[in-house]
Amino acid sequence: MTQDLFGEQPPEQTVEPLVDGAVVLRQFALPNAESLMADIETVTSEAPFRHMKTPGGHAMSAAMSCCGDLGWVTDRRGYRYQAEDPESGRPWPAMPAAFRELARSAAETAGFEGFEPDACLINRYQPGAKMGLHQDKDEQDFTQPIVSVSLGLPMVFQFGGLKRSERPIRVPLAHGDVVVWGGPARMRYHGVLTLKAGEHPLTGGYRYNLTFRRAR
Ligand code: MD3
Ligand code: FE
Repeated sequence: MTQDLFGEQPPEQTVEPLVDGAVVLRQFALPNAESLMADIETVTSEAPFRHMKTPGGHAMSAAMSCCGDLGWVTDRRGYRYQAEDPESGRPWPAMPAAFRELARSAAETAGFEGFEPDACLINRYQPGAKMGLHQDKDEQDFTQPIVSVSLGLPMVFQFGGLKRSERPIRVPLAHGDVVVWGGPARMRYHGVLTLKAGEHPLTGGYRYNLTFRRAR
C-alpha cells in the first residue's frame, strides 16, 4: 500500500496574481522551510529578537531581527536602515546564502530579474501580535520589489491602496507562501491581522515572516 501522505489535497505550488505588481507564490518556500528555520535560529542567536519601539514610544507587538548589510530599525529617533544592530553595536549577521537565493528566484518567478536584497527583516509573531496598515518607504529605490516569506502559523494579510483610506482586501498567508510586491503594488498600504494561537509542527506557537528588501 502506498502511504497517504497528504490527505485529500496534495501540497501544490501555484502562482496567483493578487493585484497589478503583486504575485502570491503559494508554497514556494515549502521545500526550504526547515533550512530557513535553521538559518533564522543562527541569525537570531547573534542578533536576538527584540520588540523595537516606534517613534511614538510604543513597543511593536511583533519581535524583530535583521540580517544582511543593512537592518531596519525603529526607535524614538525614527525609522531607518543601518549597518549595525543597535543592541550590540556590531554589524548585523550576514544574510544566509539560502535566503538570498530564495529571494532572487521568487522575484524572478514574479518577473523581476536580478533582485539582490541587501536587507532582510525577520518578524516573529506570537498570538495577539499584529502589524497595522503602513507603507514601506524607508528604501531608496521603489522600482525594486519586496519579497516576503511566511513560515509557521497562518495569518491574514491586509492589502490596501495608495491611500490609507482605501479599504484593504484580506489574503490568507500560510506556511511556505511567498509574495512578491513590485511595480504599482510596491507603495500600497499593508498590514497583518492579529495572530490566533495555534501549534505548528516546525515553528511551534509562532509565525515568522522574512521580508527581503533592497534598501540602498
Ligand atoms: C506590500 N511585514 O515587515 S509581509 C513589514 O507579515 C511587513 O510581517 C508583514 O509589512 C509581515 O514591513 C507583511 C508582506 C509585505 C511586506 C512588504 C510590503 C507586503 C508589502 C511592501 C509593499 C507592499
Ligand atoms: Fe511592511
